[in-house]
Parts: sequence; C-alpha cells; structure tokens
Amino acid sequence: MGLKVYIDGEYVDKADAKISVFDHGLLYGDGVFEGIRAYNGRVFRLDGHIARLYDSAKAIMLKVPVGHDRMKKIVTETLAHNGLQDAYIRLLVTRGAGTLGLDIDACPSPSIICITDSIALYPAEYYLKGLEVITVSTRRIGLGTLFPQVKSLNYLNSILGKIEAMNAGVPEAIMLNPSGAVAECTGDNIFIVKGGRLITPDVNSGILEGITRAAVIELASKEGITVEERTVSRYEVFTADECFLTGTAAEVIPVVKVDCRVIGDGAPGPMTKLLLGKFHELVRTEGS
Ligand code: PXG
Repeated sequence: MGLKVYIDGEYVDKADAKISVFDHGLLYGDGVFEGIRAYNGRVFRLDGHIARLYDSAKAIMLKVPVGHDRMKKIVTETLAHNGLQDAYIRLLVTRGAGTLGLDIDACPSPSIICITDSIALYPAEYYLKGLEVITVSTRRIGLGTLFPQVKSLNYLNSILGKIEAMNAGVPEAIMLNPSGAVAECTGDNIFIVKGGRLITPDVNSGILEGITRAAVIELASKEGITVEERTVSRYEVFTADECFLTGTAAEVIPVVKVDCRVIGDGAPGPMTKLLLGKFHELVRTEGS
C-alpha cells in the first residue's frame, strides 16, 4: 500500500493528492502549517503544535474549519492509516480556493492537508562533529512586517537564507532581525552557552517559538541551568563556549564554527551533549 495523504476528510494516494491552482495557499502562500514528529508511535508535543497552528491561523484571520480535538485526531488517524511509528508529519491549513485577487472573502472553504512520511534524518556526522554555519545577508522578517511567530506557508524569507548558506557550502544560516541582532536559523532556533548559562534570542528578537526550543529550555531548567531569553548579538555567538540549534527535524545539533570563528574548542560542548541526550530521552518517553 502506498502513502495516503489526508485532504479535507479523505485519504488519497500520494499521486492523487492535489489541490486547486486557485488555492490562495499556492497563489499567495496564504495559509499556515506545522512540522511535527512521531517517535515510536507517539506524537511529540502534539498539543503544542496544534496550539501554535491555531494561533498562526488566528493571526492571519484564517478560520480553521475543525476544532483542536478533531485536528489532533486527523494527525493520529493519518499516521495510523499509513502504519507509521517514526514519522515526519506536515499539517497544513490553506486559505482554500478563491479568485485571482487577495480578498480572503473569496475563499469560503479552507483546506486541511495532513502528510505523513518516514523521517529523513540529518547525517550522523552533524551530531558528532557539529555544524559550520554562516550569518547571511537576508534578514529574518521583523515584528512589524509579517509575524515571525506565524508558521505561514510563505517561507521565502527562510528559503532565501537557506540558498545563501548552501551557496557558501554550509547547511544552515544564522539570520539577523532588522535591528541586526541574532534571530534564528532558517528552520531552527539558536542557543549559545557562556559561563555555564544557556542563552537564546527572546520572542521579541523575531523568532518562531520552536516546540523544540521550549522543550530544551524546560530540560535545562530541570538540570538547574540558568536560561536567559534575551537579545543576542553576533559577537556573543562568536565568543560563546558552545552553540547549538534546535528544531523538529534537527532535534539538537551542535554548531562548531560561525562565520569562520571556531566556537569553544571546535567540538560539541558538554552542555550541548547533555541537552541532546536529555532531549532524546524525552522524545522517547513522553506521552503525546
Ligand atoms: N525557526 C523556524 C523559522 C522554523 O521554521 C523552527 C525555528 C523550529 O521550531 P520547532 O517547533 O520545529 O522546534 C522552525 C521549524 C524542515 C523543517 O523540513 C523545518 C521546521 C520544522 C520542521 C521541518 O526544514 N521549522
């Protein structure tokens, strides 16, 4: 049996999983999404992902046609339908089909799409040796433009950052906010360690509030580590003892070089390794 995709109440074969060319999700990137993971049949932090999805939708005045509980069921049922235990889940709500204009009133029925697939893991080397990243010239969207907290279908800003990184031969990019402070990476949040403290850009730095970021902050607090959410400069990243990225796909990935500056001693540091281990433990033990 091939992969089945959920679209508006039906399960269709991957090859038949299609939406209208008049969907404003395609025409304008008008919609919201979540990237979620299931570990051993359990969905990690499903409530958190669903809450963020509805907040994103609310911010763009997109009325989701089902409630939270039904949406959670859509995710778990799609997983079950595909017999997946360890999976990557892409949940989307698009504005739906409308006319060739921006008017949202022309789009009476938003679409819900749930895609589940086996997870493409990052190379093991990234975790063992750590990543090299660069700061790119593309700025993360500011609080006064689109909302960086909204996980919208318009990811061009991150895509442009990613292109710059790939062109430079590195897998991720640090993106600054319009004020020049560190915001996050193209699909991951960033943390640094300095003098035993864990530091990460705050929400007002213009970030997506990552589910993994929140989990890592919780884990660190439980370990008695002081966590600071605040403005972070590039200088602080260059001179940090440790640096790592967090995201649903990446989990916790060490960073060992930023803009040609070696971070710490150039190998994944002790706090990074501790939190990476704790995070692995959490995803495998926590109920959904
Ligand atoms: N910042 C941005 C801009 C993101 O898009 C994160 C941070 C991390 O958030 P979570 O909730 O995942 O800890 C994201 C999430 C992918 C991929 O395929 C990207 C994300 C999520 C899942 C997959 O690159 N981005």
